[in-house]
Amino acid sequence: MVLGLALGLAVLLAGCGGSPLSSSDTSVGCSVTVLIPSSGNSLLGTVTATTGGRSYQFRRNINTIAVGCGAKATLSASAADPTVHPFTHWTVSGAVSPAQTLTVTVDGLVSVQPGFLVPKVAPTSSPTPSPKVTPTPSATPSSVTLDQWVSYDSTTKTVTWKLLAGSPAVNHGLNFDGYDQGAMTVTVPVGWSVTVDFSNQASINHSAAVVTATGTTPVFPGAETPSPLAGTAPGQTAIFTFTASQVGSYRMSCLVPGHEPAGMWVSFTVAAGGLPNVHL
Ligand SMILES: [Cu+2]
Repeated sequence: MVLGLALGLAVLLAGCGGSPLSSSDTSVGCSVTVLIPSSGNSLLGTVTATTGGRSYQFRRNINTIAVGCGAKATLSASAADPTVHPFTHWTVSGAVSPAQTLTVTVDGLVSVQPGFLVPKVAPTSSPTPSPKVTPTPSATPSSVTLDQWVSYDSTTKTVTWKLLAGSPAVNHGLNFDGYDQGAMTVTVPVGWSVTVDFSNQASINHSAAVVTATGTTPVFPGAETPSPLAGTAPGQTAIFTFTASQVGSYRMSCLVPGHEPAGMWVSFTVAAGGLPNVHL
């Protein structure tokens, strides 16, 4: 917890310029997107954001507010049912803060997930019978940035994937993060939570969903952008979170008709164990 707090404070103090919260690309604007987890049909809490002298009450699953670039946004969370699902932490681009309130300096697109106690999905793999020599856990940092798109936190077992549609304009823009036809493979361990920070940087609608090679519906609940057949409009973003609950080989595909057959998909693998990785 001390390490988590230190990381959280480091992120807050870093503000702009190189920290995970920052983006030098001001052409995409500055905003804070809050993803509030739910259990069944009810949200596990509410979030209030205060910025520029105004307060915003977040009551929906995914909420985005525009914030002036360089401005501060202070977020506070309250649990809907503290006895069952108490507030536990914030997740900010791979960093975790246990504080009840979070202040971020916004210099780009910032996504924040308030943490509430959520029932975990049990891993399907059987435990190893007798542990041999294992490395000391304290020697391994919990928060790891794999590349410019994927980071993870081994303590909270969360993966964050920045999924850009159509940038750079490989394959006539029909790509994710510049890769098409399975040229990128993101692997996560079974049972981990994956948050996909989707941004359509192309000039036509695109979407993203975790599907099988022949499927058109998400293999995990919530593993798709809204209305994936119609797609998300150019310049718009969408964040979704799902639990990678089943080992297997899947695709992250664009379901706008014709796009996946034209190569707009990358590979997504759920492994029985290990740590997340990206293979290019
Ligand atoms: Cu598409």
